[in-house]
Amino acid sequence: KLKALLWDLDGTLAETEELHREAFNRAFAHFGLPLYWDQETYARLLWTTGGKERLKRALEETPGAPTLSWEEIGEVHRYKTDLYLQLLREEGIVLRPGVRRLLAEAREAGVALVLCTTTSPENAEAFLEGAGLRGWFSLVLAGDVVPRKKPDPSIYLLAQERLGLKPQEGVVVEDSRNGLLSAMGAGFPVLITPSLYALGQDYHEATALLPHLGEPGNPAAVLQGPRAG
Ligand code: XBP
Ligand code: MG
Repeated sequence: KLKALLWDLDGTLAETEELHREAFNRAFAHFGLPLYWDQETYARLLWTTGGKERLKRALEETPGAPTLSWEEIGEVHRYKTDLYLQLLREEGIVLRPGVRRLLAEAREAGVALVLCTTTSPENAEAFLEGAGLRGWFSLVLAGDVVPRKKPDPSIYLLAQERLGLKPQEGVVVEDSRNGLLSAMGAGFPVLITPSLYALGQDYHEATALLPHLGEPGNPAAVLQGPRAG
């Protein structure tokens, strides 16, 4: 019996990565760091999940960039988080097609909703609040709650432990290969709806692959951009 629906946030509930990218770039400018992430660069860097981990990698591979301590990276990242929260408030939240309906149906059917995200806990809470989903999720696991982020399975294993959930009692909804690998590694069946930044990634191990969760044949749903609506 299905007991829980486990959701990723970034790219799955909503197309949030453009706001993250914008916040990162503004933070780099503020701290005078010689970094600017255009969409192509960001698509590549997204293979490293977690903002602090992503920034560390970018600094390491950029010639002439300063070497920052983990604490300094944390400081830049905190500033980025504040900017992201501000942008989230300004831009508003648009859930991806069909997301709200599936959440409501699961809730109605007594299926627990769980959030398993790599992003920081304050971002996750602000997102749920802003989307009118406060109190809908029985468990929110975010950011540094696990030492190793996706594609490592830790976060989904932690969800199983916290909920006393067997892998066959849950379904994970993800948008990227990193998410797929993480959920699969914990033994969950995985439904993939690729996000704009994760189109064309390899999803052959997924239990199901859908362009979106909206009505079948709704092309608008597929074409919706990060800031659409
Ligand atoms: C999302 C991430 C996050 C966000 C930025 O991946 O990797 O790092 O890009 O958020 P997933 P932070 O959707 O697989 O969870 O800067 O707060 O990390
Ligand atoms: Mg994601």
